[in-house]
Amino acid sequence: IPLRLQRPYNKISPHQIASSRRYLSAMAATKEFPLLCLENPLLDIQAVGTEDLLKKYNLKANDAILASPEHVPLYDELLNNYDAKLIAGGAAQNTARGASYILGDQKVVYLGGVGDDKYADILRDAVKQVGLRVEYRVDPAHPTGRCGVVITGHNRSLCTDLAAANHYDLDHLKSPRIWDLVKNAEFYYVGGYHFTVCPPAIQALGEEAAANNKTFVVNVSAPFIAEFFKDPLDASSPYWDYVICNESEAAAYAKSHSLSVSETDVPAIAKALANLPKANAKKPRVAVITQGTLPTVVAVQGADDVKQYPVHAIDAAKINDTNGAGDAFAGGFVAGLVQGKPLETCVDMGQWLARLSIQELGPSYPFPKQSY
Ligand code: 26A
Repeated sequence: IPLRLQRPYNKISPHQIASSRRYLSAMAATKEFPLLCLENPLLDIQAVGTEDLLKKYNLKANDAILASPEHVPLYDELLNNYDAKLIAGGAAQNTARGASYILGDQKVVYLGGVGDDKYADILRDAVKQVGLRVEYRVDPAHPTGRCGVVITGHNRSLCTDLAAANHYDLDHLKSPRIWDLVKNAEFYYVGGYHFTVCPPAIQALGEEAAANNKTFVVNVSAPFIAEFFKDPLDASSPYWDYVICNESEAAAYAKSHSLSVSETDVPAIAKALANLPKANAKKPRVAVITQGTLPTVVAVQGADDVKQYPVHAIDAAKINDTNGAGDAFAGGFVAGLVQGKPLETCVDMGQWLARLSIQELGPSYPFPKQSY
């Protein structure tokens, strides 16, 4: 290791930090399964909907929620009346597929809970295509989770029935075969939706990362996580080496944490996230906030300046739908981390993969494969 990182970080040149990170990552990138991801595997039931359909089920045009009993008929209605397509989903599984799309076979492993059914088989087929290894906890008593996706224009409304995904547990993570994969990995990526399922598993990965100077990445994933799952989210925050969210999740975080900055001041929120207390003081935290077509905002713990990286806009006519755009961004970003790329390249890789994904149906990536 070329250098020991010590506080205060701003006394160390960004070049020194970057070269140290690149060294560690180059080591990681050459071995199998350096990246391990955890969250909720879901099958997306996606269709173009109408304002009336949103109204009927009390859905906002651009939102992500957990289904309540009133939403149960939505899935059949999408399938029967709206020509819905079945597409592999689950936010962090989309990210894991995206990272695997870039990194290639045997580099990414994904954990989560599914049922013993044909929906799980659809997921297994989709991950095979990009060389992603999945280690599902198969629950014979519950079906694979579903996410109803209602597309209206460039908005997407997500309504999730977690089912088997809700039964993921620490026993699975700590079982010898899976824990070997955890010990082997150098990077962990946790989708924020998992805070509704198994916070102890998230803590276990965070602790493992901090104790061994590995890299722990958390995506906030949805405004309701920052709002209603604040306690488990905050319990994990000391472990965050990277925190990724979008502007509405940032606003929800600022509000629920009573930050003394405006909910629309994205650079100030990024700075606040980056400077939360941190367990592993060997490397500064990085906060990354995406804002659709507006620039991606990046703050580094201890640094005064907050950087902004404009996105390369594509022709609106080329957009298929934005379901999974944020997941794809995270996939490109973490693939860059694993490859030891500089921060600005990781951001560019995230933006590149998001751009590819929004041109596909749902959270998918183009084939034949394109290279960054
Ligand atoms: C617990 N919840 C609500 C969820 C999700 C989810 N993934 C995991 N847990 N709600 C929606 N998604 C996924 O988000 C992707 C788009 O970002 C959908 O399956 C969709 O593929």
